[in-house]
Amino acid sequence: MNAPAEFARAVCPHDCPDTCAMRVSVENGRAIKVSGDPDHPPTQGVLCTKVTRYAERVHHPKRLTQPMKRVGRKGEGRFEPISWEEACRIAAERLGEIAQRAPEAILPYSYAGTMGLVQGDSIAQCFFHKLGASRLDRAICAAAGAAGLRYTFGSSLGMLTEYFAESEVILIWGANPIASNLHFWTRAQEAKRNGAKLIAIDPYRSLTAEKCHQHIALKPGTDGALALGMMHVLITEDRLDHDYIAAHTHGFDALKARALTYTPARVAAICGIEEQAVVDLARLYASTRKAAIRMNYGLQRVRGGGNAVRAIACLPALTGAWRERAGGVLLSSSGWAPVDANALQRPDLIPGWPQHQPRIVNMNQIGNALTHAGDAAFGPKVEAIVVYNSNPVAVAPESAKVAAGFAREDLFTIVLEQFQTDTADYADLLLPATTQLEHLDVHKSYGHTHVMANLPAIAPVGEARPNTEIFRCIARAMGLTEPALFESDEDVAAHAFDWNDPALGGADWAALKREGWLKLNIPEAPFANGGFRTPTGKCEFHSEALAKAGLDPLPDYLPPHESADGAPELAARYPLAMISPPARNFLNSTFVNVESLRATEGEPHVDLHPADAARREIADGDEVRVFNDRGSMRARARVTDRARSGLVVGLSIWWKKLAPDGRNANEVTSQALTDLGGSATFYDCLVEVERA
Ligand SMILES: Nc1nc2c(c(=O)[nH]1)N[C@H]1C(S)=C(S)[C@@H](COP(=O)(O)OP(=O)(O)OC[C@H]3O[C@@H](n4cnc5c(=O)[nH]c(N)nc54)[C@H](O)[C@@H]3O)O[C@H]1N2
Ligand SMILES: Nc1nc2c(c(=O)[nH]1)N[C@H]1C(S)=C(S)[C@@H](COP(=O)(O)OP(=O)(O)OC[C@H]3O[C@@H](n4cnc5c(=O)[nH]c(N)nc54)[C@H](O)[C@@H]3O)O[C@H]1N2
Ligand code: SF4
Ligand SMILES: [Mo]
Repeated sequence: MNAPAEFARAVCPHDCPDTCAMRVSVENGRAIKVSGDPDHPPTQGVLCTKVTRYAERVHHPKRLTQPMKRVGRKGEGRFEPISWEEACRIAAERLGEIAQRAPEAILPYSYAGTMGLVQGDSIAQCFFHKLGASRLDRAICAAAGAAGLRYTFGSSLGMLTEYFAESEVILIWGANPIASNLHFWTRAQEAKRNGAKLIAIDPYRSLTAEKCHQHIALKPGTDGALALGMMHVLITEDRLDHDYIAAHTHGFDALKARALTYTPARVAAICGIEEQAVVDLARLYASTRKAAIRMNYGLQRVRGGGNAVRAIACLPALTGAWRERAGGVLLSSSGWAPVDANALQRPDLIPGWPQHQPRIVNMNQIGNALTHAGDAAFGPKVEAIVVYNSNPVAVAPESAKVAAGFAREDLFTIVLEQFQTDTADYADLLLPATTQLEHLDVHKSYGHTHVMANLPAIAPVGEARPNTEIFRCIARAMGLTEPALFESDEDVAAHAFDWNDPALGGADWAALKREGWLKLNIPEAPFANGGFRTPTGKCEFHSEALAKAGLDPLPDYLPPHESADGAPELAARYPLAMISPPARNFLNSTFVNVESLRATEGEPHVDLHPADAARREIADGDEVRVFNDRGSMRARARVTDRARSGLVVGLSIWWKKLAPDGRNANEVTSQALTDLGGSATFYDCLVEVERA
């Protein structure tokens, strides 16, 4: 007899701006269906295709359900089951021994497998802080853009996503919302039906770009120049909101001098577009009252990414677009939520804090870090790495170095995972983690302005445990007694936010749990009357903080590390610029192992412009080799003018072991960092392509 179906409330945990509210149907202890909550305004009852398959992933036959220890060679992926007690004992012995001798030789490595504040950042951070382990700069995705916003607005703040539906022109800039921000696309379509003009700014004719009225296909990494060229037109044609500039901005004269060096002709040459396109874009933008910009992180994965975001973020203050709730710019809304990071992560637990500050390892250079022998500048060689919520062997740049690091026999590796990923294959201890349907969590969003509670819908599958519980278990086995390490998930969730912040309107954890979500109190047009969170309280065209850090206080265009301008000798050998943005049916490397979704993506492919293909005698459907000095990968060529000339596009991120040649796009990407924020430069990557 089937038990009656019931709904449980959950939150999509994935690294996606939409942070959907989900309803989970449970039968006999199994999740049978996950659907979008019709009552949650941002979700509007709709989930993306990937996550409607979430139950398939939760109950997948290959879920990890038992703790295991390695029996084969490193990377071979052969394990035998052990008990939790033994697993925690082994972990405690090894980590304890290293922590006593050289705590910084321990490195935690995590990212956004779950965006939950409890399973993401809490007990684990407290644990590594207590040990005095190396700290991780979690800069693989958004750090350049976040820095660009911080130096301009004071935090990751922007337009409220619902009001894009009322905008009259929307620039979709370095973003592919049909794949990666679906619920924003719904708003943009509403605007389109009301007569709005949509313009995509993207080197690639993405699924989104092909549905916009206009597509400006600039060269990758040149967005900063385009924004400065728009400013040139706004200034020389006096299309400025002088009152807004006087009242709510800082450093206009300096910005003006900088922008006047970016004539449309110069910008057109840098971006590889028509001069008239720069002028027309600026005129349309300035002459529309409700002019909105949806940036996304695609444009900041290049050397000048931080400056590009900063330059674009200045535009609505120049024209006064912020006066309208349907005007302004949105990259991330995450700064609106009053997260209490100190309560969650407890940096004060670091021995000797704040005089002693353990080293910080940038996660984008994990390949270098794991292959470094250690010296005075670097500090001790990394002896142990603990990976959770991430799959670095597939997603981190310059993969050959990453894999070489993980293959070290003398590296002790713990991986907390739901599946046996490319990274899990290298584990000494592989520990089964619960999914979002099995644990408690609390969420903010970087695409909307609700905070949300996720309650467990089903019991853990097999012996899987929440990340928090796994770290509590290791801490207990080490004999640690710090109370912060043993707080329950409920207690952690309850202090995830600063509940006294007016944005939360007097609510508390109990209310959030009961209601499922709360909309933050934020003005509809957040900067109509200024109120930026910078030191001057203004939109900072000129940043004293940047000047103090020895950096350019004004936004500028910086050519990509790897481009004809940035590295002519390299460009002569590797003339094609490769980008590897998200495939619609994967979420980073998550879901690649869900058969139905992988089948939809087919196999790894690269898109190549017909002229570039012809020059290399490559025909549509040929197997090709993409390579540079760092490595190579194979893929099926698609000859198409979706890619502008000079561009190669390989939608990502494939599990290496599920690709025919055991490799993916990160064989060729580089560990170089961005101008601001120390972000990754995945789309700043020169390659050559040849028929395989
Ligand atoms: N389906 C799906 N959704 C996802 C993800 C996924 O993997 N799959 N990943 C999630 C994550 S972690 C993130 S960070 C977001 C990322 O989502 P987005 O921020 O939208 O970023 P990308 O897809 O990296 O890039 C978006 C577009 O930017 C273009 N682009 C690349 N280089 C440049 C450039 O130099 N200038 C400009 N103007 N455009 C450029 C790409 O061609 C792409 O079409 O999506 C999230 N959502
Ligand atoms: N070439 C190329 N590389 C890229 C990008 C690109 O566009 N091109 N995009 C970059 C970007 S934007 C990002 S954000 C990164 C993303 O890189 P990652 O954050 O590593 O994302 P995923 O590949 O989705 O891996 C997350 C893993 O966490 C696991 N997981 C999920 N929930 C839990 C949990 O509760 N507990 C534990 N222990 N594990 C869990 C999932 O099973 C999954 O294997 O990749 C970057 N790499
Ligand atoms: S991945 Fe994004 S669009 Fe899909 S269900 Fe999750 S939050 Fe919603
Ligand atoms: Mo990301």
